[in-house]
Amino acid sequence: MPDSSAAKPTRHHSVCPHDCPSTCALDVERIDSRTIGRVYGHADNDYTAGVICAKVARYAERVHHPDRLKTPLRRIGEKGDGRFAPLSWNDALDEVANAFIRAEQKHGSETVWPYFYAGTMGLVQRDGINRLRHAKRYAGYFQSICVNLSWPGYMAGTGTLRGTDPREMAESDLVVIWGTNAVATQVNVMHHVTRARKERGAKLVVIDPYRNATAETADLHLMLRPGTDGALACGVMHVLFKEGFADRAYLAKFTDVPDELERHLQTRDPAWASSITGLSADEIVGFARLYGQTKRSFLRLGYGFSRSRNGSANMHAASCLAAVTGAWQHRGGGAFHSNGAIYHWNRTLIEGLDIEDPVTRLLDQSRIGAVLTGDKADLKDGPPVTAMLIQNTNPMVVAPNQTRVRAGFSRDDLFTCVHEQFLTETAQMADIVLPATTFLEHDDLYQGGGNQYIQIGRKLIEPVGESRENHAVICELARRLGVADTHRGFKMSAWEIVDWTLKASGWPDAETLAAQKWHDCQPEFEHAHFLDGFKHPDGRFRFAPDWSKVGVKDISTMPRLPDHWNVIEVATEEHPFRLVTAPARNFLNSSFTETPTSSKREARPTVMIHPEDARTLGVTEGGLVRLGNRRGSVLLHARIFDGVQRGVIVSESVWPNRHFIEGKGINTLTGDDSPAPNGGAAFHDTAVWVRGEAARAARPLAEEVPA
Ligand SMILES: Nc1nc2c(c(=O)[nH]1)N[C@H]1C(S)=C(S)[C@@H](COP(=O)(O)OP(=O)(O)OC[C@H]3O[C@@H](n4cnc5c(=O)[nH]c(N)nc54)[C@H](O)[C@@H]3O)O[C@H]1N2
Ligand SMILES: Nc1nc2c(c(=O)[nH]1)N[C@H]1C(S)=C(S)[C@@H](COP(=O)(O)OP(=O)(O)OC[C@H]3O[C@@H](n4cnc5c(=O)[nH]c(N)nc54)[C@H](O)[C@@H]3O)O[C@H]1N2
Ligand code: SF4
Ligand SMILES: [Mo]
Repeated sequence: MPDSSAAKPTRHHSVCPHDCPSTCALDVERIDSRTIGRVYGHADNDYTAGVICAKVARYAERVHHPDRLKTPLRRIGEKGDGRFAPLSWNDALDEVANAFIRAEQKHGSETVWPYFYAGTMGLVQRDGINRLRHAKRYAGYFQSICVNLSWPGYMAGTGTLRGTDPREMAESDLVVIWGTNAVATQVNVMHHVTRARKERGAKLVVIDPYRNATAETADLHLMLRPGTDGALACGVMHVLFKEGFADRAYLAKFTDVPDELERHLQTRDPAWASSITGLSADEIVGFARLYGQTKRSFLRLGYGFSRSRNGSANMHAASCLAAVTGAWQHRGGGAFHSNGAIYHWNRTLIEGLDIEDPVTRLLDQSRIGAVLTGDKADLKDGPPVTAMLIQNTNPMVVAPNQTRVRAGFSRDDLFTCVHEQFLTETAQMADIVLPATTFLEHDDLYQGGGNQYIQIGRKLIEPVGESRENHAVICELARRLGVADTHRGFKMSAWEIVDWTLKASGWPDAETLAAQKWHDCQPEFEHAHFLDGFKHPDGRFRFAPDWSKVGVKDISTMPRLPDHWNVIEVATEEHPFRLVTAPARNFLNSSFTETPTSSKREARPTVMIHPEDARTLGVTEGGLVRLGNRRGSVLLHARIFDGVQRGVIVSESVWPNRHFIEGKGINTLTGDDSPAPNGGAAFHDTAVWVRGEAARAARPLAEEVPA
């Protein structure tokens, strides 16, 4: 806590490291060399524009949280019971290295599975673990949990992962926020939308299964059933063709099979789309006319609507609208999902790509339950996983099909090392826990997903306790495992790697970038709007994509043209409700569930149920309900809410399991069945039954739940 003798606080540029498309430029108040104060959005950055979310503004709560891990820990209790004793870094790292060597001697190197995700989005601290993997030929990693449904869907049409400059939203006359709860998940979008509304009288349309905070602000909210966006897109395109809103010259020049698409859509009219989406035909026609009449129409395509088994097809279908009207030709028009493709990084040094062994088996992140419980196909007929190094992720909470994940982590013959900032539920399953720095305590390099900036975040304060950065842990393990000499990356500092990577990728060097704070990588208008061609050999947008180019799964049942691909977990008599597990505003995945203001604001795990459904079920506001399917059941509190269609329920996540009445979290219900074309997790596509459990006592609020 603040040192009272300290000088006046100083302000420093940094970057939000969390897994959020906004990647905000920050202005951090430093009170002394160990303490930060308030965090602000950087006012000079034209995407951040001085706005950040409340949870990061209060970041001091997280950095200086009394529960931050401060020393390495060795498990002394049963897996998961939370009993640990401190030990020295040397002893801890020796134990980890020895366990990995023993596992390798018994089963071969591919028995060790480094497992990580995007707790930090810093390129060095997040992806450096791959260098150790490659040096040791440990099991490979198929990252799939977040973007594998959405990216292929977007790239299927455009051929690449970029689009209209996100700042052009402010110059648009119609912004369509499609399947992203921007107010909660990437607040900066709303800043640019608000400008368009104020300065140009632009309209905002939100397409989402529930009346979330973003939908509350919209001129038009299309509250469809989850997993039916492909049907909506088809119904809208039907009207666009029929009523003369299709730009035929653009279609002839820039798209693949417009005539075939038009014929195909003839049977997919608003009445057909209405029967699938639950929207009225009038709503669909009204939206189609608004979209068709507006040249500067901006599709802001989110991740949320891709988290269904047909999510890639739905993302592609939605992206087709801009090609039908030729909205791409106009400023403030077109579509945007992510800027992943504009940065052309050279990742050789960070990830050790020059020592990669391409034959090492790839194990699927989202199938962690199946992998750890010994599914032969998931293990690629190879040895069991008997040792893991986990950084930046909390699979015991965030991964689908939790019952199996828990069974896997509970295995006695599995050695787990978790490098973490907090004793998460994953860390509680570890044999060795290592304390990790936060972004304010180490150097790294960041790219905007929802904007176009690269930025450097420098170490601003001393590490809390004995915590160490990910890079240092990887280098120390490499040394103990005898591979430190196999790659120069193990001998360099994070800062040196940042500098080399920037230069090798054609960007300003580290000192220059740090001095200028951010670098704008936005491609010019012609290129961003694909007026120089889409990224396919013939330069044409694909209404009929080659799905085999964007995924590794069996694509034989995927539709040739935009459609309602009915592979979702449909409601049945046995499972009459469709569950969406949308993100909570005050959490970021499982992060911030530990900070007092965030958990207080979210209060407790709840499920939103339509009043009519609640009445039929005999459920009342605040009463207990059990949700279940063949994967398991969870018990939580009801919120009666008319901002959903009947038969749709929404539970905002991702709460730690222990906050649920029986200690089983929402991902007990979600499936891990790896959809086409490229796997991933269909978090918002779950059929469940719902039962009122009025007789049971209600659960206290979050701040009363013991840690
Ligand atoms: N506050 C907060 N911010 C976050 C996160 C968080 O957990 N909390 N997570 C971060 C991460 S990792 C990511 S990837 C991004 C994701 O951010 P988004 O792109 O916003 O995606 P989701 O958060 O999955 O879901 C957003 C919305 O999709 C809706 N949705 C679900 N199913 C459907 C559907 O079938 N059709 C349509 N049209 N909409 C649907 C949900 O109801 C929800 O309102 O957000 C990041 N930002
Ligand atoms: N039901 C449901 N489940 C979901 C989702 C959903 O919408 N619904 N969303 C899914 C999505 S989109 C995603 S991306 C995943 C994300 O799931 P996770 O990757 O697990 O998400 P986070 O909570 O962002 O980060 C995990 C951990 O990283 C740690 N961490 C942060 N920085 C560092 C660091 O520098 N070093 C180390 N060693 N650790 C660090 C944090 O303390 C945190 O505990 O969750 C998925 N799960
Ligand atoms: S909006 Fe997203 S990027 Fe910006 S501060 Fe909040 S979590 Fe970080
Ligand atoms: Mo994500």
